[in-house]
Amino acid sequence: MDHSHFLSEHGELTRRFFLRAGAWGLAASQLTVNAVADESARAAQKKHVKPDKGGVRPDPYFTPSEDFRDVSRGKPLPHSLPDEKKAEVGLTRETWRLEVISDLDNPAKIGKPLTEVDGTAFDFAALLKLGETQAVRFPKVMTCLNLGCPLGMGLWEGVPLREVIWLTKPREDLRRVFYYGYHNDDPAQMFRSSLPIGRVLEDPFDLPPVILCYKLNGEWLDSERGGPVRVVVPEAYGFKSIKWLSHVVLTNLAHANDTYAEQNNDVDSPLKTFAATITIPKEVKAGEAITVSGYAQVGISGLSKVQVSLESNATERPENDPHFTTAPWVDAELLPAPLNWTALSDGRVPEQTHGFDGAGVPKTWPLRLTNAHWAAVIPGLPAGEYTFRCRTIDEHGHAQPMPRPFRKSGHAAIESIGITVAD
Ligand SMILES: Nc1nc2c(c(=O)[nH]1)N[C@H]1C(S)=C(S)[C@@H](COP(=O)(O)O)O[C@H]1N2
Ligand SMILES: [Mo]
Repeated sequence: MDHSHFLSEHGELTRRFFLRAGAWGLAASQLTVNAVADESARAAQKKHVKPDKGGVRPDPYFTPSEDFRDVSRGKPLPHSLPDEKKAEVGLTRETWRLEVISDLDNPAKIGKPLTEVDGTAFDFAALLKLGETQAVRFPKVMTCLNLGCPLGMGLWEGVPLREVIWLTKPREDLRRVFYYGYHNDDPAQMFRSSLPIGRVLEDPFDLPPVILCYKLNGEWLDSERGGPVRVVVPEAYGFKSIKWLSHVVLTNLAHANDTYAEQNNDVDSPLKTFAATITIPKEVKAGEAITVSGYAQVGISGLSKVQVSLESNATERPENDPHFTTAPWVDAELLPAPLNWTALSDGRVPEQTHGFDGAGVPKTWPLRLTNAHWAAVIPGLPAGEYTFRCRTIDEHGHAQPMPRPFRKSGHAAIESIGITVAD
């Protein structure tokens, strides 16, 4: 498997930028992959490693399914079960069954539960049938609230979850949806998540719907990624996107019961906007311009700018400025969309993909809920030790890590990297 696409795409985009900026010669001589990114790129050669926070995925814009990182739980991991066992427990397209039932403890009034015993459980053929008229596709970075580095970026395809909920003919007392997947029939292993019913029935702003996902990058969702069917919640961190989905429970309970709530996580937090560095020289000569580049995650609040600053370590940082608002920030350049969407069949974004026009061209750039590339040329400086930082400004003018700086709501810390300007 070729792991070099993301970096080579990044390299091509930044090369064009530095050429235009008249700094290509410099960039070529300075090109040093950020230590964090570099480690992460090397680590990605081995499978199933925990990504370093703030690192970068060495993938193309869309990550091939087999190159995603897997942070799911389970002993054994559901995707590692032998094929016969998978067939037996409903983890194949032929045997998958989804039960959609009312919560016994806090019942929602529904007309027609979909259950195994009644022979009314929802199956894969019925899902595809709905998909003929209701299928939606959208790009989204899958990322864990507790890590910084993305697990992979996908073009996710499926049927809105609400279509299946409507089949149960809900009437009233329905306030939340719980859902969980197959975890070895062991209640202690259950990994569950939940959403307010309103988010499932209606899509706020211009977000895509919450889906029952069965395809990733145009291929059947594989077992490691949660196939045959997982939930994908466009604006949420990974823990809302339950894999190996087996049960949807309609409840009148008013609050979340997510497994992730147990570890002090902010379970209602949508994706944040932040920037990370990919290339930066460790050392440059005095007076020589400095070329840097990286990627930015575009969260729910959008992305208007990436900014960089290089500050002498001799500078006394003012008190009461934990978010470096007084650093000498200058704008970096957001780089354009890729020309070729490798990892998708024939390198094209299919028609009717959220955020793209009929020709497969993004309607706006960068796209919300995905990662974009950036680069900058910083004018030369006198000799000394410096700290490089990068941050984002969202569409409302908030500089990272605001407006939601809390770690358990997702990574948004401002990255700091030391750099030497030599005599
Ligand atoms: N059934 C199930 N779904 C799950 C998990 C799990 O352990 N079991 N882990 C969640 C978490 S914490 C994350 S970050 C994402 C990771 O998705 P990925 O494996 O496709 O990268 O899956 C989520 N869905
Ligand atoms: Mo996660």
